[in-house]
Amino acid sequence: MNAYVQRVLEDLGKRYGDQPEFVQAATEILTTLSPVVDKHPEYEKAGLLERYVEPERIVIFRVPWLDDRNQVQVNRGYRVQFNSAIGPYKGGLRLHPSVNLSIIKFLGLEQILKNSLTGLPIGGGKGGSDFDPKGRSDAEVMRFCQSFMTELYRHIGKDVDVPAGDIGVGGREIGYLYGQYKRITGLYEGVLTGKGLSYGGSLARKEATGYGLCYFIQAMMKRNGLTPEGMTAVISGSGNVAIYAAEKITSMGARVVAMSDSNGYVYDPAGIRLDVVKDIKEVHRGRIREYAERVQGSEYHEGFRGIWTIPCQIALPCSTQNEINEESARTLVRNGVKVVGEGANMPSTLEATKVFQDAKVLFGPAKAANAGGVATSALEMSQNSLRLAWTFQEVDERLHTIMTDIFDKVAKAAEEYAESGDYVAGANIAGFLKVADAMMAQGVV
Ligand code: NDP
Ligand code: 2IT
Repeated sequence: MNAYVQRVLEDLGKRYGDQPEFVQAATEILTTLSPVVDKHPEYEKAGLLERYVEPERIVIFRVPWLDDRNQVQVNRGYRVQFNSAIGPYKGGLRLHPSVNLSIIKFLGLEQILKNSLTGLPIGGGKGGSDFDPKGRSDAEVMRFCQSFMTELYRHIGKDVDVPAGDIGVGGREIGYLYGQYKRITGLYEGVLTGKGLSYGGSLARKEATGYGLCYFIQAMMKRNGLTPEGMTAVISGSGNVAIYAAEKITSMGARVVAMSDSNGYVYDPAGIRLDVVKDIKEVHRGRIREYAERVQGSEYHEGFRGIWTIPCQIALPCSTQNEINEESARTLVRNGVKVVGEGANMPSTLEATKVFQDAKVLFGPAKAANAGGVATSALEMSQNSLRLAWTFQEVDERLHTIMTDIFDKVAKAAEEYAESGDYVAGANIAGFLKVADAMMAQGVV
């Protein structure tokens, strides 16, 4: 490993031992950047890596709100404005009880390179709160979102920082956040993406992460002489990314046989009926176990990790970080997996990734494979600036082109700097080079 990379990583490990997800993401990225740093000794003189791993700004704030029994609840809000070298900060908001600074920082660090890979002018940021929307009424979610925005509004803006959805944040939450931003500032501007179609949202944004994931793996498979046609797929999660990944991979001829939520998974050998999943999840905000009660021939199993014991050729982890550990990866490989496409952010542990790479599984890393969501968010920003709305087909075609371009960039960087087919290194390197170039040009800031 390059000595400068090693020094920065050791220092990070010492300073942020209490931020394991952040150190994990930084380790994966910096390790693969070694050959780039070898070629660019000027990076060390400019302190480039030390600046890259340190957020430009972190805002942490109190989010007080009243629940339906008029009890005061207090959550913690975060916005990490990580890197604005190539554009305004851009990245989602996550609402989940597990949210802490380590998780928001790992997501922000990934987002910098992901956003760079899209080829669009967006910097990296991420935010969220440890608020748990599960079991909360619409009114409670609204009061939480209004309180969250009452602090956040002063830090964001259409040319400053543009948040969006992530786990626990979909159309409902974006609507409440947008309403409060507009009320406080008086500005009708594209300060959030993932908006509803009636107030500035883009067609195909809802579908974009899942569809984009499938466009990416389709390009990766094509390069390696494969197609999804006739293959069996397993998709973890049953949220926004999972549902639209399932829809697209099915239209490409694969059969999805299992999906999950945080409690467990359903297995349906006849092929998951997506109309049922959408009704349970999008209409009723229910649990995936209800699928087995409604569809004959399907089974429900407690525990979300068990989904990786179902044999498949295509595995699409679309729920959360570190959902595939080394043991799950070994099971998948033993059962003949050929393609892994990461819809979630950092769903594979470092050990699991190594298992896939050693077994020569085609591995599409998150920051490349799931970049379709944020890319389409950037298209939403463009439409807002133009005061125009493109058709579904127009946005979907742009998304398709962006995802195949990302694959080409990633494959080329892998060949040039690492090993052909090492798309993990390829994604990190291709994403980093643009950010590094902009940071070098802008001086020590
Ligand atoms: P949703 O909230 O719509 O869905 C999340 C899904 O993952 C649900 O099925 C949820 O189950 C499950 N899940 C969440 N947390 C855990 C956990 N700790 N353990 C097990 N299962 C869990 O979120 P999205 O679909 O938007 O996001 C899914 C992943 O994709 C995340 O990693 C996100 O960062 C990433 N991503 C999202 C993008 C987007 O545009 N939305 C873009 C790029 C990446 P349950 O309902 O039980 O909580
Ligand atoms: O992880 C991600 O890329 C997202 N949650 C989407 C971010 C965005 O700004 O659309």
